[in-house]
Amino acid sequence: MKIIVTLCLPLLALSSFVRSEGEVDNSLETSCGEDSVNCPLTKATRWLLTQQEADWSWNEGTSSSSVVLAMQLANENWFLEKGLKTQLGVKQLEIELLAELARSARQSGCDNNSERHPRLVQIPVGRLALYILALESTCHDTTDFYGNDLVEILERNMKHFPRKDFNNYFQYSLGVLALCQSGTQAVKLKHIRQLLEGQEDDGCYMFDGQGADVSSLSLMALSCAEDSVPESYRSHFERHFNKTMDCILSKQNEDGSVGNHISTALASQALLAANVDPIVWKKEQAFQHIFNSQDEDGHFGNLGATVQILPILANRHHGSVKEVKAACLLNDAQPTAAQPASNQSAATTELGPPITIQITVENSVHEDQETVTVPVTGPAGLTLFQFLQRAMEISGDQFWFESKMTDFGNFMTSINGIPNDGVKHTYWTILIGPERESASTGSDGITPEDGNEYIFYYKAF
Ligand code: B12
Ligand SMILES: *[C@@H]1O[C@H](CO)[C@@H](O)[C@H](O)[C@H]1NC(C)=O
Ligand SMILES: *[C@@H]1O[C@H](CO)[C@@H](O)[C@H](O)[C@H]1NC(C)=O
Ligand SMILES: *[C@@H]1O[C@H](CO)[C@@H](O)[C@H](O)[C@H]1NC(C)=O
Repeated sequence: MKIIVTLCLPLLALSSFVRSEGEVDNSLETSCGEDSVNCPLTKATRWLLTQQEADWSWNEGTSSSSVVLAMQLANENWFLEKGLKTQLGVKQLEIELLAELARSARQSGCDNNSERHPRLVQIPVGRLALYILALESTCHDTTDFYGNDLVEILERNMKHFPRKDFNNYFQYSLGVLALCQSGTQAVKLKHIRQLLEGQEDDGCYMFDGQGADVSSLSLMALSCAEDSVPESYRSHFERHFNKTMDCILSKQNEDGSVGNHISTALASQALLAANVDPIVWKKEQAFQHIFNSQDEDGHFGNLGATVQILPILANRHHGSVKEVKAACLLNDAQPTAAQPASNQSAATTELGPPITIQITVENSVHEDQETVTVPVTGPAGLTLFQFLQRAMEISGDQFWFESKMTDFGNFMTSINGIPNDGVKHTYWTILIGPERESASTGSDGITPEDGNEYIFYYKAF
């Protein structure tokens, strides 16, 4: 009898703990209770770990910050457990940022002091904000990052908006989220004002499209900054806050989705951050929609999608860094828990027989620009991006392009000599087939079939 009692007590304690946790947020299987191996959160984090490269970075060093941030939001113990690969990944993140700081300093030169601090102005605000959020979530002091006050740099870089590489409110919101969760955690009124100014009549933002990605980031930023709003400005703030919230809710469909799975995840994060009643925003259905979009391997289509969706799987959002940071104080966590083996599961898709596709370049902004179509042949299984590279090799002067690496893969920045223009808001977009359907992913995410047609369409937003 005695033995049974002592055996059962800890078990009882544990199970009642789990149950009461579940009652608090009743969030389907996101807490990874019983079936932790197969729960969406575990599968997604596992997949992200397999993506770490030989130099410990992610995506050629483009995505280390967004991965580290997402991993910490998913589970703050990831860093605190001091696994070797984790530590190396975070070290690599530090190195990348130091390299960017050094590059900026070199580019702006050290002698010509036209501005008071000419250096560092080169790091785009969105990227710098992600670095700050990733560093804060991993217990760094971002006001003294190897002697650099990143928060001050961010403040300064946010002054000129909009400008090249800092021209949308998604990036602006990331900036506010970073200011709000680092340094003194105070957000200046002018930044809050600027965010509210970006609202359109319906409370939505430019580039929201069918989803509400920009509005969602804005609502997260506003929720985070709420405490910094002065009393005199409160009612104005609240009115606009409610409008953006209404924009997001108005875009929600019967099945709980808000645009695609990425948009649904960001909308959910925003509504969670704004403390909207889960019943009102159909939380369960929205989550189900997100779960259904998960691949067997744990990802959500690509790296960018996976890092943006991950926080909500842990019932967190981009304003939860504050909360994650609290764990830094308990820095005596157990050393080195074994991590799941990362496998460079090289996406060696088998190549098939040759296929031919059409690539059309169409410019709706400059009327004089003639539409050109080039056929390209290559083995089935190549991505559209790889076909584009072939097309450029074969037809040098008929088709050429430039691109840059991002969380979502390669982003087309210029085609046939016409660059995206972030000031005039004219950009290259991708349309598919005779129906001219807008592509839902970039050219890395598309695997063409024989006879397919892709239209690179330059248009004004
Ligand atoms: C703003 C925006 C755009 C703007 C970018 C210009 C600008 N002024 O900022 C425009 C309108 C040009 C655009 C275009 C496209 N976009 Co877009 N875009 C966004 C948005 C809302 C914010 C991106 C951002 O600023 N991030 C913040 C900063 C820190 O990151 P960044 O690295 O500086 O961001 C750059 C890249 O993200 C890049 N970018 C933007 N969109 C896309 C899409 C792809 C596939 C790639 C590789 C890169 C890329 O432009 C950003 C600004 O320079 C995101 C929403 C989201 N949830 O991320 C969608 C988003 C990234 N876009 C998306 C898509 C599908 C596209 C298009 C393919 C649409 C199309 N059919 O043509 C094209 C890309 C075509 C190409 N040229 O290769 C999807 C990607 C989904 C996926 N599974 O891969 C997203 C996630 C929206 C969504 N919820 O589905 N986009
Ligand atoms: C400062 O020097 C850099 C690199 O030499 C140059 O590109 C930039 O235009 C200079 N700025 C001014 C204001 O002279
Ligand atoms: C904003 O919405 C909240 C909750 O829905 C409501 O209590 C508040 O009065 C609204 N504020 C304004 C200014 O409309
Ligand atoms: C990891 O890769 C090795 C060989 O590179 C392979 O034998 C092993 O099965 C892989 N493990 C997983 C979990 O994929």
